[in-house]
Amino acid sequence: MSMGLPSFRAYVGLGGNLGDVPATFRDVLARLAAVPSTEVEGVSSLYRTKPVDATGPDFLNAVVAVRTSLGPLELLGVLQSIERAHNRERPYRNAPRTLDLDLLWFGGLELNRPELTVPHPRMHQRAFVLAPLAELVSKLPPDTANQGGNPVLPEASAIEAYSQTQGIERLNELKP
Ligand code: PH2
Ligand code: MG
Ligand code: MG
Repeated sequence: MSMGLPSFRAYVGLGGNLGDVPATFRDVLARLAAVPSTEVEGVSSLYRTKPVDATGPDFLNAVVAVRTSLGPLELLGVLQSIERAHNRERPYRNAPRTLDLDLLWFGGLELNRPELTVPHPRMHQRAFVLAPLAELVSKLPPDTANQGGNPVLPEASAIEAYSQTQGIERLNELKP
């Protein structure tokens, strides 16, 4: 990471329900680690989750934290290129997918643009995001590098309750 440029912590949600999803997620980690001015700061466990507003097999979900000097739209472009490398297709809304990468949080920045809204507008309703995100936020040192602070999440007991009703199961660690 080039020193001197401001950097931000971003949280990225990973999801997939087609193909060898753990292998796909490991490849995502390797590709993110290779992005200029970007480091992987941490990864949640892997979670098996029931589809929400979606059909097809159960999903696997996880969350990754990166520190980056890229801008939010540049990082979004990187995420979209990684989705394309995994042959992400969009035949209809919430169709089964090899890989979905969602920018959940970018250094506390609030952005509302046609191409990107951060923080992610639906993350607080979705246990498949909240459970891995809360795990990872609690594992990492607080982000003091910028004004934006850390995502404010529901209490652990509330996330646990959502996880029960939404059928979220923590699996193993996602090792690169
Ligand atoms: N993603 C969606 C819609 N529904 N359900 C689960 N369990 N996991 C997801 O990642 C997911 C979903 C839209 O991107
Ligand atoms: Mg998504
Ligand atoms: Mg998406």
